[in-house]
Amino acid sequence: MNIENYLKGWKKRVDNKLNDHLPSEEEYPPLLHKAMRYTVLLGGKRIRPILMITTYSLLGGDKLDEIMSVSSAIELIHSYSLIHDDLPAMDNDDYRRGVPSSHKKFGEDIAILAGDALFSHAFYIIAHGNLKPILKEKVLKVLTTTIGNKGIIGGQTEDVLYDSSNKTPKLLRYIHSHKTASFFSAVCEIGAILAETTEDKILASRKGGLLMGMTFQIQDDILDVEGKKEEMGKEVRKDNNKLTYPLVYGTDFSKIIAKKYSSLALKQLNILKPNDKTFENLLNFLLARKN
Ligand code: GRG
Repeated sequence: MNIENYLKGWKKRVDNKLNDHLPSEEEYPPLLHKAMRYTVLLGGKRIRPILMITTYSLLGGDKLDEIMSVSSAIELIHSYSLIHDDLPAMDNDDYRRGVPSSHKKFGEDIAILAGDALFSHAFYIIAHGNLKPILKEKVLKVLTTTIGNKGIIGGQTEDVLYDSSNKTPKLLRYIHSHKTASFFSAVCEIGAILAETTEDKILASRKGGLLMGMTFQIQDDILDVEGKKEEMGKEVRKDNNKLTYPLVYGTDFSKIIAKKYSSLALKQLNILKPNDKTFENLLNFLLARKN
């Protein structure tokens, strides 16, 4: 399997659904809808929705029409987190996905509101989708736990509070596992829930997703040190004052740690469909990525 073609193919399907799910720019109030569409549709790898779909499909799920609304919701929540993460009060990034970040294009007021609107629209899409009520409830339980105070927002809080003077491995692990890896864990778990698989496979999806998310965020830290702005679509060397794996362990050892997390992730994810190579290829792609 060629993983780049696999990702390209799914990205196209995810993008089409996102386009359908987002309000059009003609709808009132137009500036809000323009700003919502701008960050979501101008770029992005769609890794999180694709991970959900991959987990679902490998576990035998075949009702793609029903679950694509959840994949859109996941990407809207992710896009919302990027808009807020880029704000001057947080990471203060001028570029995202190769274009000026939302607040640079629309101003802070509209960017904040566009993020807020994407967040609520994600739940609107799930609420109005045609999943069975029991699946809706299970998906919402995982999502709301993941994005809240005990998940992404908890991780982001420690990320903004502590800088590079706090070289504490435990704090670093907390930040990365919460602000980033918890979402990877949730999307894999949601894919497994939607496939209505066994409890042990749901657990393996959750654990594997978390370990994959750690791999992803450590690679992201490494790319801030070694990556190129043109490939990343955002400024690099922005993390100098932040608590990152290269800061605590050095860049070379961070690469070894990322590989270790990747092999631990694969051990879990192989439980889903032994002998299938999709997750192995995805993990290798994440380790080698340049953006
Ligand atoms: C509750 C979801 C939520 C957010 C509020 C702002 C905030 C709290 C959290 C920020 C979390 C964050 C942005 C973590 C960084 C994760 C990361 C490395 C993002 C880049 O992801 P990619 O590479 O980006 O998948 P693309 O553009 O490809 O989608």
